[in-house]
Amino acid sequence: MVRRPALLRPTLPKPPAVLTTLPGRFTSRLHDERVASWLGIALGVSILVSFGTGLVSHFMQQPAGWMLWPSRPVNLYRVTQGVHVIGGLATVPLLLAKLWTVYPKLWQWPPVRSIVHGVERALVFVLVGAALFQFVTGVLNIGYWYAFRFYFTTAHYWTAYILFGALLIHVANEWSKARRTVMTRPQDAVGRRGFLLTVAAASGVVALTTVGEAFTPLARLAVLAPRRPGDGPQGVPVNKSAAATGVTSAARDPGWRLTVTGRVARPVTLSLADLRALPQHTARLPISCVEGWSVEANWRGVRLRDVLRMAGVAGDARVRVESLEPYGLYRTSRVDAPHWRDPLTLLALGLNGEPLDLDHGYPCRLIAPNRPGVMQTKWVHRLVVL
Ligand SMILES: Nc1nc2c(c(=O)[nH]1)N[C@H]1C(S)=C(S)[C@@H](COP(=O)(O)O)O[C@H]1N2
Ligand SMILES: [Mo]
Repeated sequence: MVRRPALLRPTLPKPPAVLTTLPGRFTSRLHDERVASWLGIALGVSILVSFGTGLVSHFMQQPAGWMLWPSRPVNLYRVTQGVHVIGGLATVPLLLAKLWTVYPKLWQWPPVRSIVHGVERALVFVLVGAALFQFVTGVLNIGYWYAFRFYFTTAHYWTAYILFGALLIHVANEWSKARRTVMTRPQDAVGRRGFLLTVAAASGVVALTTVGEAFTPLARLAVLAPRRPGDGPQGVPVNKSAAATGVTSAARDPGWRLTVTGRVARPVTLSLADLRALPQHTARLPISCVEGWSVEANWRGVRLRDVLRMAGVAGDARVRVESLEPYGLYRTSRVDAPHWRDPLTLLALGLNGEPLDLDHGYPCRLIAPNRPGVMQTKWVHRLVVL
């Protein structure tokens, strides 16, 4: 063996022994560009869908001042949020498979070959970190496990932009390589097809066992869903009960009154008997929770617009609906003109043929089309015209 002069030896430090032996341990040939490319394409599409539907849902729940959402189609929010949550869950197997496929790259040596390569690698860490953060917080949130200290909505919302940005850069970097890979015929058969089909099947199973939380005909399959149609009083699930919010005695008080105040021509005060004496209407509308579950129900009560017109409210007014609930993020909600003028928007007194259950908002709750569940305020006692 010829010994090379010291000067010509590579100047790089020798990698730690564990790294030189590791690549030999990644024996599966599925750690492979083709598998990574196909999984990457599927992930890219599903993350974009999650991002788009998430933005729609976010701005329906927290509209900027200038935003006016339409009240139709009735099920728009139900669909966007259902796709967001159920699609997001079905994406988890894709993400795990992709990470498994590419993780040998974590041990590449040298770790950084150039500045550009270093920046690219750092961005991959941002991408993976943001994706994991979104999936973990999303799953914990719909599982009612508030293990994190930060406010979920804000963190999930801002991280979405980081994820989206990192994804765009990653796609730009990998585009031509992935394109070349999936366009050429594979030379060898290493079981890629079987692996990808297994991952797709895992996604499908996750989707099938949760979609029933929003799509009632499949409710019986929804074994993974935290809420199912049919659970709960009057066949509708309950997130926050009257006892949990401390409204029980105020809601049962015969002295309860609904008042309309603020910028009104004449203030209005109505007892429950007064409300029952007004024209009653029926609407079949869903409760569509941000957590992905949704249930259609038959609501009966007074049109919100009838009550607001009794008070002489201007046609473009903005209304705040207030609950008896003393504290809590969801004790009030904003109702803009497209929603309060919609004949389907009710101050509901009844649900599925019975008087409203205490846990569904007795004596009176808001129910409106195309609106997040958190804004369907329960135990209403005041309408403030802004
Ligand atoms: N006052 C009040 N109204 C509320 C809530 C609440 O916590 N307080 N929760 C909301 C949420 S998150 C949902 S999904 C719906 C659920 O309505 P339900 O319990 O009748 O199914 O009520 C909404 N109305
Ligand atoms: Mo909700």
